This record gives sequence, structure tokens and C-alpha cells, in this order.
Amino acid sequence: MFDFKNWEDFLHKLKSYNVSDIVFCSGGRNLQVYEKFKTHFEFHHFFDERSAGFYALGLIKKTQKAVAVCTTSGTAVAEVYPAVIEAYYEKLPLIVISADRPVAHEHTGSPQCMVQKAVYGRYSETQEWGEDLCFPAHINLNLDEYVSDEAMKMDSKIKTVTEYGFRVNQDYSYDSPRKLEHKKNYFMFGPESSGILKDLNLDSVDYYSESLSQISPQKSLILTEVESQFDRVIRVGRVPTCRLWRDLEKSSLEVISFSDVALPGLPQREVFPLEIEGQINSELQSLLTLTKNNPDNNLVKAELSQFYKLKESYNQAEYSLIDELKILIQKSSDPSVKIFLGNSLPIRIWDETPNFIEATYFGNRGLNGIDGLISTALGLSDEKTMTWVVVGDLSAIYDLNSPFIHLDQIKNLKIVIVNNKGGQIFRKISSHNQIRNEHTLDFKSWCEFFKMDYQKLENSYKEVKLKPGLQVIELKVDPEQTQAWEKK
Ligand SMILES: Cc1ncc(C[n+]2csc(CCOP(=O)(O)OP(=O)(O)O)c2C)c(N)n1
Repeated sequence: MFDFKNWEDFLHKLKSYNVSDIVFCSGGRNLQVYEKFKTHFEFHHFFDERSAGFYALGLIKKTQKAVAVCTTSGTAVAEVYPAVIEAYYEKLPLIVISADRPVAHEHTGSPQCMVQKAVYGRYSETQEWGEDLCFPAHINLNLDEYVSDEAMKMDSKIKTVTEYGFRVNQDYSYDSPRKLEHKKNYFMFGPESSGILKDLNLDSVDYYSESLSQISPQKSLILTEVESQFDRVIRVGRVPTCRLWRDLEKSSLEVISFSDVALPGLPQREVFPLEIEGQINSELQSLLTLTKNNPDNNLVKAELSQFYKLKESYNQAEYSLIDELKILIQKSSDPSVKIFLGNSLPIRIWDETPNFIEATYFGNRGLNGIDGLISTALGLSDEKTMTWVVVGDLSAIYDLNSPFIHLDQIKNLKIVIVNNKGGQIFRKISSHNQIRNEHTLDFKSWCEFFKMDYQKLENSYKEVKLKPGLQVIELKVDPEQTQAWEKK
């Protein structure tokens, strides 16, 4: 019987199926599996789950033993599907161990949260803890964010949404809109593309606007600590990308959302419609008008001056090179420019650096996977307007075959690869190089293969020459400098 009680028990069960290899595709959520099991199994590190799944099939064929693939939550789980189908028809003992967010996040629209149970349909039933494994097997672990050993909890029971007081039905349908009391509000503008927010007057409110909100970020201020200064966070648009939103998961601060999607993005919080009959929700409008926070614009100015000081000292830090890129885009573009921001650090660092570019911003923020980013940008681009896509190096490698679709079409696309030598977003949570899939590769020969123009931007003093058509610009980031910047 597969009876999960704790990590030790889980370890013994895997051992009882003679598992000795785990193909590990890192993410924030599944890091704990590595930490708990690293001395007990042979780990093979990979970042592309589709390849990892097939690599595991090869190991099974070689060793004649069950092999596990371990993924983080969200898109990553789905990426193993092709290998699961192959394993099903070949009757191979493949085990997918997927990390999942805690059950309270299900159906809330929290980042990286989808229904992972039964994700492989008829090809692999998600195992209950008490069952014998049935191959190909899917073991789904509901895990808290990895902080420390003590903070680790596991919960294998799937609860239904209604148990979490998720009030979509009453509030979202607006049969009887609730009057919201006025408090000291901090506004966070997440992705929103309908254009309804364009003319908002934000002079008297403290706010943070992400690029994908299409709101001018000129007076936007990202705060790391809102609890001590505000009574409430009002999110407008879809779930924001920034870390602050994730930190609200652990806060008791009141958070309400106005969005076109009926998902609160955090457990046990309320969501209201952003738009009612083509008009911005009057409740939001009045919250904006009546909030008089006297925002301290000096804070914004002080942040800017600190930024440029740091840029002088660390010209190969990711912040400096993204700032240079913005200058390049600003110099070269017309107002119709489209900018597609890739997931992981690129979109975050873009939003944390001064931004004065008027553009239409795009991103794939549904389930935040790092797959298909360049392909999406290729589909988005056209001959007439200039489109820029900014992606991390692992995301670019994930989508290396994407330019094939371009071969018989001319697109005006600039592919910017922020090469910080691996998945540096994990630098803060793990000291292991393998977790970051660190490498020393560059993208020159990839460009030669597809006959794409290639330029490198190595520091904030180097020039890049722009040409019409498809062009690849590699930003050579020094991750040590980024880290030194962050410590200041
Ligand atoms: C399909 C998929 N697999 C795994 C993840 C987990 N993940 C989140 S960020 C990241 C690393 C991204 O690295 P890179 O593209 O180089 O960006 P960086 O953070 O270094 O800027 C990974 C593997 C994911 N988001 N999507």
C-alpha cells in the first residue's frame, strides 16, 4: 500500500518500487523534494520537462527499473504529457512527481496554480496516498512554499473551493453590489489589456503599476512592506507578477480585487468585476477618487537616483542591462511598438527598473510557464510594427526551434535574450548550481543556424546596431553583479 505519512515514508515507498533515479526539473515549489531526497537518489538535472520525461523513458529502457521525473507546479506538469502517453502504451514504469501549491490555492487563480489532479486523463490516474502505484504513475504533492524544514507541510487532501469562502457568485454577478468602506489604500495594477484603465486619475493615490497593466508607470512605486503603511491593498486587473503579491499570501492585510476574471489570486479574498456594462466599476472609481494619500513623489525620485548610482557601479548587473535595453528601444521605436515580456526574471526586472517607454505590453501570464515565449512573440509580430520580446536564457533554450516558423515569413521582431547563465530566479532560494541549471552557453551559433542577425550587449557602454527584420540581441549579464546590486 502506498501510505504517505511523511517524507521518510514517501522515500521508503519510492525505494520499495526500486527507484534509484530522479530526473529533476527545478522550480520554486519542488525544491523541497530535492532537498529531502538529494542523498538518497541519483539526480539528473534538466529544465525542459518534455525532454526530461523522454530522458526518463530512456533510463527505464536501459536500467529496466522505475524512474521518476519531478516537476514544479503549473505548466511544468503538463509538459511531461507526451512521455506519459508513450509510457502508457509501452507499459513503462514512469513516475511523475509533481509539486503543487497548497490546496487552499486551488481555483483562486494564484500564480502557478491549476488543477493538477487527473491532469494526464486516462493515461495516468493521480495516485491516492493509500494505493499501490499503477504505471505510469502520477504523484501530486501539495506543498507549502519552501522556507525551512519546520515550515514544510504536506497535505494530500483535495478540498473544494466552497470550503474557502470564495465569494465569486454573489460578488461577481453584482446582483447586490456591496459598498466598500474607505480606508488607506495601496493600489496594485496587474495585467489588463482592454484599455479601460487608460484615463484613470491616479494623482492622489499610492500605486504600483506593472507594464502589462498599460498604465504609465511614472509615479508607480513598488513597496516591499505595505502592511505597516496601509489598511488595504486593492488589486486592479489580473494577478500581478511582483513578489509583493506572493508575500500577501502570508499577510492578514485586507486585499480586494477588481478584475475581468472571477479569481481572487489569493485564498479567501474577494473579487469584484472591473467593468460593468462597458464602464469601470463605480465602486473602484469612488475608491480611487476618495483615497487621498498624498503620495510622496520624493520617494519615487529618491528611488531613481539610487538606481542610477548603482548602475554606475554595476554596469553588467541585470538591472543595468535592462535599463540600457529600454534606452535602445526608446531611441529606435515609434509609439506603436509592441513589447512582449518573458516570464521569470525578465518581466520582474523590467518592472523594477525605471520605465518611460510608451508601448503596448504583452506577456503570457496565465500559468506563467517558461515554454513557448519566443513562439508567442513570433505569432504576435508583424511586418509593419516593431515587436520586442525579452526572455531569459533557459526560456530561450526551451523554445530554440521557434524561428523555424519564421523561415518563409518576414517579421519585424527583436529577440532579446537576457543571458544570466541559468535560472537565476532561484538564486535566492537555493545555493545549488544544478537547481539553477547553470551553464556557459551563448546564442551565437543558434543564430547562425537559423541565419538570424546576432549582436551582444555586454555592458552599459556598448552599442547595439539595429537592423530591420528578425534580430537577436543577447544581454550578457553578470549574475554576481546583480546579486551585489540587490544587497545594497
Ligand atoms: C514549463 C516550466 N517549467 C518550469 C518552470 C519553473 N521555472 C520558473 S522560472 C525558471 C527559470 C527560468 O530561467 P530563465 O528563463 O533563464 O530566466 P531567469 O530567471 O534566469 O531570468 C523555471 C525553470 C516554469 N515556470 N515553466
